[in-house]
Amino acid sequence: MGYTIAEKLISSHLVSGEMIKGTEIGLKIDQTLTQDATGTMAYLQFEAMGIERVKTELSVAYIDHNTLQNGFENADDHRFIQTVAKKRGIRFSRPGNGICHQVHLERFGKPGKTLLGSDSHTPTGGGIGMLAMGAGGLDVAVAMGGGTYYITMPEIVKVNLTGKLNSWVAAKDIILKVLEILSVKGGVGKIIEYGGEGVATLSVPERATITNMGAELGATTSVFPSDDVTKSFLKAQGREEDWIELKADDDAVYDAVIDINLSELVPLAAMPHMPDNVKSVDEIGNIKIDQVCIGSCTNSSMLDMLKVAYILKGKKVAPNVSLSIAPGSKQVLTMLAQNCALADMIDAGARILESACGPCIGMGQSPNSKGISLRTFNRNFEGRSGTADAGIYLVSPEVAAVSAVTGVLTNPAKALPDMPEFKLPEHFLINDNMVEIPADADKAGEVEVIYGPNIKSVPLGKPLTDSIATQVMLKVGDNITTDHIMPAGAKILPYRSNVPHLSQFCFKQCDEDFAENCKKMGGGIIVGGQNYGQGSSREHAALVPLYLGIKAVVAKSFARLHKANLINSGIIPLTFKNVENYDRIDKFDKVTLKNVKDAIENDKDIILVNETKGEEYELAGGFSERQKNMLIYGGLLNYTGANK
Ligand code: MIC
Ligand code: SF4
Repeated sequence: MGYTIAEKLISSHLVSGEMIKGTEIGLKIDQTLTQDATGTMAYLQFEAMGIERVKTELSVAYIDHNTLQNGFENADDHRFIQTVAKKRGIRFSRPGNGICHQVHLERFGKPGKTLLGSDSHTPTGGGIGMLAMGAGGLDVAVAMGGGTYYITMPEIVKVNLTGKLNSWVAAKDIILKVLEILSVKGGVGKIIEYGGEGVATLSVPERATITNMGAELGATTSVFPSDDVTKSFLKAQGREEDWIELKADDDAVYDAVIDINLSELVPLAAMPHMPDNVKSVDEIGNIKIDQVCIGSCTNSSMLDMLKVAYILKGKKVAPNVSLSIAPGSKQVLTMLAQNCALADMIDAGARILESACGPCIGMGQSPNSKGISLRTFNRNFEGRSGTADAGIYLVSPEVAAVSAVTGVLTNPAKALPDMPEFKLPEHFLINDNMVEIPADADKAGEVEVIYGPNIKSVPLGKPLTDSIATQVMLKVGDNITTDHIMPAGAKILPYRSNVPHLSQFCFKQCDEDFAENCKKMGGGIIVGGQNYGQGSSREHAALVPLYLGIKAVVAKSFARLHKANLINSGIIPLTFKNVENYDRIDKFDKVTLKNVKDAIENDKDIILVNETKGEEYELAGGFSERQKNMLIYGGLLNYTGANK
């Protein structure tokens, strides 16, 4: 039996386990990336491990999230990351160089390699045939130290693309279609592999838009073949030697196949407040809009920007609209400046932002009250924009730019003649002067790591006790995101290295008093619905509840990344064996996890006694030996410390 692309990538990096679906496998990691909002914590953890130099083929530290420096905190964190990078053998991509995923694709990603990033959109690298996965900062720190990365062997789903996109229909519409089909939890435990004759019609940036937003499916990752299109892209980036061919064997077997005929797609939009709440632009109609934001790691490539500039040329942004554009990298921005496309954008009234995440993570450009904002981004979770009652629609750059001019949500296919075909440049402008090379190993001792006053220590879990008698501190519904658990945005992000300060914002959107109650009552457990913890890789969504005394989360199901982060920090993720028991348990119920240590150690059923209701519920853990150890020792750091 032949292999899928995913299986080829996994088998060539397999260091433990077997490729049996649902079992734990360990992978060798070739490259890592971090960004600054998760990076400070990741490097604090790396420093705590006492490893002199990274052991990967390549590790890059990007600064792209916390670039709004409205206080000393972010700049201090940048300095900390810069000095650690220099000392430990990590390349440092300076602020202004661009968004991690965009820059990594342009300058560092290699087909056939594994990439682990402390950001959930790391699967962008799947656009050039990498096995690229998001993880918590601690997992990335371990990988930098040469440690194995563990996942559950996923199912492999093929998305079979046929036909060709019509004018004004974009890669964004393909991934929105997949989201409509699979939903935000449809990718959990799966790798989404793209194939079929339609693949050859898509450029690398288009493929990367699709793999990037595979994160919103909850998928382990997404991957495209590495073919002639990939080769031309790498050649244009001056990196032809990095290319290898990668394709599925003819007799590869998939767990499921989804067929999408590109010729039948129309412009789509994800409506507030979930990326899978998809309708066609025509169905939604010409709603009046207040804001348009173009950029983010999903849609900020040269190709996207050239199309946007073409649409804006000679036009004016509608009076009711604020349009912001953030080209994804210094390479894109410089090339736009050189070929005058930037002038077309500015002339039309666009507000040009630096090459960074910006509005995507609520770092500025929050919409007006009840504002309707069209964004080319990947997440439209409630409140993420910084305006609690704003309505965010996720659309392609084409729909965004045309609508910015008309002032209403517009289907360009109806409003304008066909768009000319845009080709990627044969040669990108190559200038890596904003990537700092680390000190040589023999000079590393001279580099001093600089810690700012906002950098506080990492909270540590406690070894597991025999039973846990406590209470329910919070009960939430389905699809709770990490933005609910640990919000981001301009006011909060600067404190990513200060867990005590962050803790006051934990779950604020769901329960104003959660943090206060935890402090008063000493913490407890959280009860959640389906897909608990979807979204970001931020381990703060585990570390902050840990700091507040949360010992376990009992949910109907979990998102992959968050579950791993909970275990890494020593919080026990448990699922209801009978999901109807979710309805029987309430906030502030007194509960006991009876003999939980013995149950976890010996794979017994875990019993939650609801003392308030006089009932018992069976829970499932399903932990691997490695995960059991982490829970028993109180997290990965304690476990590695104890076993040094
Ligand atoms: C996001 O898009 O939510 C982020 C900010 O990039 C996060 C990482 C973080 O919280 O720092 C992600 O997607 O992992
Ligand atoms: Fe940055 Fe937004 Fe991409 Fe996250 S999703 S990495 S915040 S651009």
